[in-house]
Amino acid sequence: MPKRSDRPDSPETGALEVKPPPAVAGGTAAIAATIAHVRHGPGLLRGARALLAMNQPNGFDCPGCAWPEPGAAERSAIEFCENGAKALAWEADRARADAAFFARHPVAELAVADELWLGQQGRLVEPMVLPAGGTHYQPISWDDAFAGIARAISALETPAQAAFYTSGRTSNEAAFLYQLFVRELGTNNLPDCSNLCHESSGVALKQAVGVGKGTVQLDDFDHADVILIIGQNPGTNHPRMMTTLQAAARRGCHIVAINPLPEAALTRFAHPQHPFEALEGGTAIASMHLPVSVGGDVALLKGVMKALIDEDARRHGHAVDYDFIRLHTEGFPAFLEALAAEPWDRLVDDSGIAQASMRELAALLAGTHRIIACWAMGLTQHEHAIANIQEVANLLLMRGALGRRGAGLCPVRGHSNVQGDRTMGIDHRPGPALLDALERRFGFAPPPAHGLDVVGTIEAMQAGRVRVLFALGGNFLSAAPDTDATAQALRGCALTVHVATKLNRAHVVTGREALLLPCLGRSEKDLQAGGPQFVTVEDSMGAVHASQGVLRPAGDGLRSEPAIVAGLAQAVLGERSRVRWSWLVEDYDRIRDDIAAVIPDFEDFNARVRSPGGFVLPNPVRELRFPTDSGRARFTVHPVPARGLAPGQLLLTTIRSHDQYNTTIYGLDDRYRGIRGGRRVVFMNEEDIRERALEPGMPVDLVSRFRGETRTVARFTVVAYPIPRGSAAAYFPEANPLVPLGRFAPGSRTPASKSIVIEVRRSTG
Ligand SMILES: Nc1nc2c(c(=O)[nH]1)N[C@H]1C(S)=C(S)[C@@H](COP(=O)(O)OP(=O)(O)OC[C@H]3O[C@@H](n4cnc5c(=O)[nH]c(N)nc54)[C@H](O)[C@@H]3O)O[C@H]1N2
Ligand SMILES: Nc1nc2c(c(=O)[nH]1)N[C@H]1C(S)=C(S)[C@@H](COP(=O)(O)OP(=O)(O)OC[C@H]3O[C@@H](n4cnc5c(=O)[nH]c(N)nc54)[C@H](O)[C@@H]3O)O[C@H]1N2
Ligand SMILES: [Mo]
Repeated sequence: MPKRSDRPDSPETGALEVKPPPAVAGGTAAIAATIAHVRHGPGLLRGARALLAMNQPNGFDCPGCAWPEPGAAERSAIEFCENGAKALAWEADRARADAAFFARHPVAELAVADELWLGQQGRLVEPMVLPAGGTHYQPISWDDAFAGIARAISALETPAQAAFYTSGRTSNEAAFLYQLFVRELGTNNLPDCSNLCHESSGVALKQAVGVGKGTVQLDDFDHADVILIIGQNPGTNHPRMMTTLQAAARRGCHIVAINPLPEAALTRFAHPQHPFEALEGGTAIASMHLPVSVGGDVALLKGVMKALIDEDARRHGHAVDYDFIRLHTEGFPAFLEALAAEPWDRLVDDSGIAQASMRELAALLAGTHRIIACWAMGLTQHEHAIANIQEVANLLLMRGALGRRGAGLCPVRGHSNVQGDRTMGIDHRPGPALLDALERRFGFAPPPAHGLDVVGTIEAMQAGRVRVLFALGGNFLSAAPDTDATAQALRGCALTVHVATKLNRAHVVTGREALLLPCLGRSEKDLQAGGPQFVTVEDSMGAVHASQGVLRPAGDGLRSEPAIVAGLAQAVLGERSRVRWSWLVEDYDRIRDDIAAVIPDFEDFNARVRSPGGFVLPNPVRELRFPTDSGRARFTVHPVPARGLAPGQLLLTTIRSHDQYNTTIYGLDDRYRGIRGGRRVVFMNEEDIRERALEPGMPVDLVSRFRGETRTVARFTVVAYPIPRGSAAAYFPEANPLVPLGRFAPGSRTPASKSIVIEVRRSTG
């Protein structure tokens, strides 16, 4: 564990070590890491108490990923993973970034600190203000803070000059109140982390099958014959999914990893809670790994589908599910024609995968309908992200792998409530149904015009069209593309406000004035006038359940997110509001009654969420009802995207290490990739290193090229790694200055942070 230092300008030290990745992931190393992080943060006693309540029916939802918990009856006493424990340890930290801390460190000094250092300073415990022209953050009362925001918003020409960001940890209750406030104020400027994440999945699936969410339930994994894991690293980012995958592998299910990197946990995994497994060498997880080139998934999937057609001829019409296609889909003839016209060599060249491997996968898929396709950021963060996901949908449609047990689409969500936030109306492009329902319930007319997403907000700030940014959690600076441009945009604002648990770089690169509003974390007790409260969240598979913290809050001055939103709304809207804000937050059941009245499928919310394990939202696709215009699922045709690399260039993908949660850095190790003590590394193929006359360990600068613009990050260390030629990888957020603001997926506008065209140069000086 990196030690805390008192100096903000002491960036990560140069003790980088590179070793071969472990042969088996999980095991006792996971337990050792868990204990180290818990001891360091909350301490063992307090930490253990909280961890035993994590993901339990009467406890709180892990603030980590959105992977579902098993049904209430099947849950074990330990339903957390190593990285969930790190998230808890970080949140339940004993250290405090209090008024004395801010008095010691001027903002100019904090602005050079990195994310690791800022997070290590501990929990925010009182509201702080950076006045215009001020050098230090200083304490302010909640009332004065809200009054300041109200003043700044009323000084705008229109409410559309403010933007309201949400990060996906926000509860359903806070999210519902927040969108209600923003719409009553008169704008749909609700950018959220989903814009940077699974927006592409939502958009692509809505077009293809009519619903923008996944179609599988957890028990489908017990019945699948093939599970595809495409562009996802569950061993690090969804470790509880490994329990599911391990069980599937053991009963003979074929797991196929489609990933430029041979991620350790997808190779062999030993469950940390069963020490003997590690001794026995763990379980082999993926029976097939296709090391696709970065950005090569469309080519690969088309190759597999082309091979499936050949397989069908061999199997006399039994490899393609014609009955399903006839009954439930449209567009198959055009799709088939386009596929036939696709030359094999292009598919092989652009994917980096041999035709024989594509045929092998096709043969596997031809034998069963019980196919689940899981994916995450490896597919969603490309210019051609919609095509990536719709090719996955095409493949499942060809096999009739929807609406059956053990089959379906599974976009694996990131933040623990990002899916719920969207369900609650955090959406810059709200549909008329939501707006009508809000109007019916609250008696004001919400604005119909679409608002700004993340990229749109940054562009609007650059142009001076957005002057106030309010962020309910998250890290608007380091999570966004094009870090330098985003920093510039933030500095141009009149006011930036963050509701947060701990410091990050978005808090120290500020508008003319800035506010920090400290909130309760998931693990903490939430006491309101009406007594102790719980909140609710929705997991990646549409299950909605309660979450109630168990720890004493980090400070007396903290407020819950719903209470902060209500206080803000009251101050900004005052008498003109149709909503009884302070009455609502006295008892969150009142908020849930409003949700039940406005959001579809939440009837009787308060009663249903109190049953153990909560309830599952319906998904019509599971019953083979496709809410598209035609009532059918759609085959779609996409060209193979051009790789667009000039000689010497590489396609860089940005990935998470095992020691981070998005922009939150827990430590400098990435155990499963053999990296210790540093994050400024670039993973390259040995041949690509040699061809450039570089060597492992050498310092290099990475230069990104886009439409004649260049962006550079300096002094990264070369690491030789089994990654396909022409591809490279570096960590998010260190590589974010390279992501061009203007390069995103049309349709979802998700930045192409997994296909950045770069050149690698030896560092000078
Ligand atoms: N511990 C921990 N848990 C987390 C997070 C965290 O940071 N830490 N973040 C949360 C969030 S918000 C999210 S969205 C998820 C993210 O979860 P993931 O999507 O698993 O995270 P990433 O590290 O971005 O990487 C995705 C994987 O895609 C691969 N990949 C990269 N480019 C390509 C490509 O072009 N094609 C293919 N096929 N694969 C590619 C990478 O090698 C990597 O294995 O995890 C959530 N859970
Ligand atoms: N290059 C590149 N960029 C990426 C990605 C990538 O793969 N590559 N991934 C993208 C993805 S998938 C996502 S989801 C975004 C993430 O974008 P965000 O959600 O904006 O970022 P996080 O790092 O998750 O936010 C961390 C901050 O949230 C605050 N926080 C933590 N817990 C709480 C809480 O309970 N309440 C409140 N109010 N605040 C809290 C803390 O201040 C912490 O510093 O980043 C995106 N950016
Ligand atoms: Mo995400």
